Amino acid sequence: MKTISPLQEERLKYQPKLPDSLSKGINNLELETGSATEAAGDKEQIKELFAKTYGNPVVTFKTTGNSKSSPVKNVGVILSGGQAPGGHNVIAGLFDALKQANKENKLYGFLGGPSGIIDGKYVEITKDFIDKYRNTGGFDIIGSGRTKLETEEQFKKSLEVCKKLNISAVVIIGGDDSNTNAALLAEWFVKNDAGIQVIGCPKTIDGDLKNEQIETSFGFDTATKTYAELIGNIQRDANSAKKYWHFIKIMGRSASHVALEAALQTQPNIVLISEEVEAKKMSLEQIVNSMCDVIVKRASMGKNFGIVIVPEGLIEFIPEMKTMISNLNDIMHDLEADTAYSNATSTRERFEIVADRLDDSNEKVFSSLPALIKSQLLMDRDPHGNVQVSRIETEKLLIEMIRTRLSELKQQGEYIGKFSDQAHFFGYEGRCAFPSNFDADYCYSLGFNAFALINFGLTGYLSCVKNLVKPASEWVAGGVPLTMMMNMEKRHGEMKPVIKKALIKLDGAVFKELEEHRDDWAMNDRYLFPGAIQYFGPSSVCDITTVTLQLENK
Ligand code: FBP
Repeated sequence: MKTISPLQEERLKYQPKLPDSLSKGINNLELETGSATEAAGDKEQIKELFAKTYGNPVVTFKTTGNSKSSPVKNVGVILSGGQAPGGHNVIAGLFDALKQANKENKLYGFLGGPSGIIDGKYVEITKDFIDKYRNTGGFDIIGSGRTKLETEEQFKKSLEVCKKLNISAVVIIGGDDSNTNAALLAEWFVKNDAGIQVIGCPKTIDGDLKNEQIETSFGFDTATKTYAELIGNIQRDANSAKKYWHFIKIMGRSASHVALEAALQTQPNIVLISEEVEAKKMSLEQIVNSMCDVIVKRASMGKNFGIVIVPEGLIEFIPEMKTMISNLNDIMHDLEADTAYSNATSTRERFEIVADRLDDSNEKVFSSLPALIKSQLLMDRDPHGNVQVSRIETEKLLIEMIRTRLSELKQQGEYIGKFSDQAHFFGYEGRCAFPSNFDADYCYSLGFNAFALINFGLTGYLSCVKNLVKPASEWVAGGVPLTMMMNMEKRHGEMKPVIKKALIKLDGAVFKELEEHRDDWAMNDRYLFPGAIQYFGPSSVCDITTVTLQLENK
């Protein structure tokens, strides 16, 4: 019996590429320092909250001929939040750099996400251990979790655990929320003279942890390619059978980067973009009507089939829904403590209690929704207070409303087609795929670079590798202060410092590319079939980056 697949066997042998500036060795680096930085917003408040780590410069690494020796250092690593392809390679890069710097160095992996450092659950990562995970997808090497590291008590416990293991640096691999935690922990360690550095790594398939310094988060490349493969396959099926409208919800908690990228790789008939819906203040009814326009026109051409891409976070961007969900989030905390609500024996009873507590206009919106969606909106929030949009079946809500609207149009003699639907959700399928060559190289470089930042004594930085549309040898490695990406936002009803999420820019090149072509794609089937990610073969197929990265860095 085989214990690993043939592909995994081959991928274990892949040696990820490093930028030239890092490839000469971890002990042959020189640090170049830029000028002082400012927060992305609410500068004074962020400066006050991060008095010890605020304003540090952006740094880059350069190779030097002089080899230095590195003192012994133990490092801890945490995988935080949702899985993203390439996480294992970040740890592999970190491990290799750490051992290259000094063979006595040790790497500890905290188990199950941030809770591992609080509860002292860890494993020592050795060569034999890491070698089994090189170039594989998933976070199963040490597991992940969504515990929010933010209280004094958690920080104190983390310090105790680090002291016990003689750890002098912690690497947190996570998205915007997790790196906000990294910034808080870094500040606390400095304030308390703990002598422990904290470095973040930009992870999330959602692609919304990016800014002028961070070109993309890792995992976005592989996840979007995986979804594009699946969408392409469905397009072939739809175009063969010509009998279904496929509604495909695509993961991405808030921003629509994943849906947009997958659409640019596949050219479906309809793509909804949450940021556009919000900017145009489109109601749910308007969205449904605009989709029905396409369905009706295609039916008049004899095409009773098509592909619709729906971004996972759409519901929170529809103005009336956004207001209602925000009202719902505010009352959820009280509801959990309310015995009438927790003892309610039927969902109908719960809906009534909720409707009673909501403001009038929000009550109307809530009550107009199908029971399925109402129940999903009432599910537990994530530890950051967010609605778990991956559990809300927006694609089914749209289908139901479209069916109703089409039957009205049929009665009015304005629709002559037949509407048969299929609903899909592509999310978890893409988060643990074998990392593409791009993600394998990028992640390895991010991890290697994270240790370089540690070796130079930096803290409160995000590992940063830029110039990503160029071959890996030309990538530029360095670090960006976490405070530079922060502003104040409302969370759980309170203003908190957070890393600013990057939403789709409606005047940016990526959205404009969609805008230019979508009317054509709606009527004339211009489907593209990207096929599976290729790991071996011509570079024109194996090493291409996302359309988003290419257009944003033209
Ligand atoms: P991160 O931001 O932590 O990377 O997670 C993103 C994500 O994959 C979203 O796209 C999705 O909405 C969410 O995680 C799902 O969370 P969970 O894994 O807890 O179901």
